[in-house]
This record gives sequence, structure tokens and C-alpha cells, in this order.
Amino acid sequence: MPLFHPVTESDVTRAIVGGFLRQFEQYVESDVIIVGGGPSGLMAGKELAKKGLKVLIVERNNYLGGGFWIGGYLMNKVTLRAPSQEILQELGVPHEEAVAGLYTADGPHACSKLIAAACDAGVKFANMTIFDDIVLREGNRIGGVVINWTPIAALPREITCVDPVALESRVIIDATGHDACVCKKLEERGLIRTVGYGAMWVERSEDLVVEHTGEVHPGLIVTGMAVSTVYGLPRMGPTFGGMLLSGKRASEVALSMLEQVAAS
Ligand code: 48F
Repeated sequence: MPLFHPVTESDVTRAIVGGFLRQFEQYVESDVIIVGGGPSGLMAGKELAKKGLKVLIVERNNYLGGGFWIGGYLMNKVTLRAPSQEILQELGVPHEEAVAGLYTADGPHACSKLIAAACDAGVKFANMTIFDDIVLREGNRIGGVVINWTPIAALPREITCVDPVALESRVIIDATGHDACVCKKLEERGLIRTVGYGAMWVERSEDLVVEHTGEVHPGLIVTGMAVSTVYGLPRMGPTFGGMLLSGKRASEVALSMLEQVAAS
């Protein structure tokens, strides 16, 4: 007597294709699309989905978490400065105080708990999906993102002339880290100017990133290290409290933008 229930190969294939298509079709329009599934994007997504919003994270890699997995110098340790250790407490991530106000945790533990919290809150993910361009509407307001499969984008143009598709959303969040890919697309079109991130200065950088997190262009919020790139703020290295609090702030800004859209 076999242990597992009998199914055929075609049952398995239909389950995968059907599940993918149902979700893809549902998320062709969302309340919020977050580009980048690193710590800031995951945090923003978790907070927004908890409020009942329809949130999609577009991530070019097959894995989520960005720089949060491995932390500093390939050593699997992340650091967070007070008061951001409170988020570790909320997520149930073990941590210890290294010196007063500076906490360490294991990157894989912290990252996997944050991913799980985003999933539990209801965030959906399009991974192996690369942001390619923006959709622009009246008054140059961003109305969505143009995406393609990462493997398509990674192959030489001569053999992969595959047109991308677009997803619509009421608010977009650029959480693509140092690259600030969404903001750079606006810059290419002369709509904003990015400065490039500055040299490391841990004491200053995290406060500044959280302070500057917000709407950078109609319909677009910038969060995480992308904020440093846009405004020329100092980098911070493997300390992640600023990323988590910036993501949280981005979610608050998104909520008020959505309220304004609903009221108009
Ligand atoms: O780089 P990343 O972790 O950004 P973050 O949330 O956090 C930065 C920290 O990890 C660290 C730091 C401060 O502690 O200096 O670097 O700002 O995550 C960015 C995510 O965006 C994805 C990328 O694969 C990563 O998972 N990403 C980048 N460009 C694209 C993208 C793109 N064009 N399309 C889709 N995803």
C-alpha cells in the first residue's frame, strides 16, 4: 500500500499552471506594487497587506530577502540599532545586544521570519520577474510597471526578442536597493534627478533614509537604500534597522496616498 495519494503527472502540471494563471490574472491590477523584495520592500508589503490591501512584490531573483540574508561580509549576521530591535521582537527573531543599543541576529533567521510574516499578511510575489520600465499616465503619474521574466532579460537580445507585459497599480514603491531602478527610469526621461549614494556614515545614514522615505514622483514612493541613491545620502553597510523602519514609513505614505486617490 503506497504512502502517498495517487496523482498523475498531468495533475501536477495543471495544478501549477492553473494556480499561476489564477494569481497572475488577479494581480494584473493591485493597490500597491513593490519592486524589490529586500528588507525594505518586504516590510512595506507586510504592513500594507496587514491593512487589507492587495500587494504584489516583483523580485528579479528566485529568492526573496535581498541583502538581509547574509548581512555583513559573508558572515550571516545582521545588526540593528535601537529602537528597530522591536521589529525583531515582533517577528520572534532571537537577538542579542552587542554593545548598548546595537543588536545582532542571524540573517537567515531574521530574513525568513520577515518573508513568512509578509506571506502570512497576504503579500503575493512575482519572483524571477524583472522590472523593465514604468507606465506613465496623465500628468506623468506612474500607473504601473512593465515586467519581463528574468531569464529572458538575462539572455542576449539577438535570441530573446520577447516583448514584456505591464501590471497596473495605484501606488508603486521602489525598493530595489542601491540601484533605485524605478527612479532611474524616471531620470532617463528627465522627470527626476538622482544623486547617487554617499560614503558610509552609520550614525547619520539610517535617520536620513527614514526621514527621506516618501513620494518622490506622483504615484511613486522610494524606500530603503534606493532613498540614499536618489537623495545622495550616506550608505550604512550591514545594519538593517533603517531598512525596516523605512519600509514601515513607506507603507504609511502609501496608505495616505491611497486615501487621497479614493477621496478624489
Ligand atoms: O538590496 P536590497 O536588500 O534593498 P533594501 O531593501 O536593503 C538594503 C540592504 O540589504 C543593504 C544595505 C543597508 O542595510 O546597504 O544593502 O534597500 O534588496 C533589493 C531587492 O530588489 C531586487 C533585488 O534583487 C533585491 O532582492 N531588485 C533590484 N532590481 C530589480 C529588483 C529589478 N529591476 N527588478 C526586480 N527586482
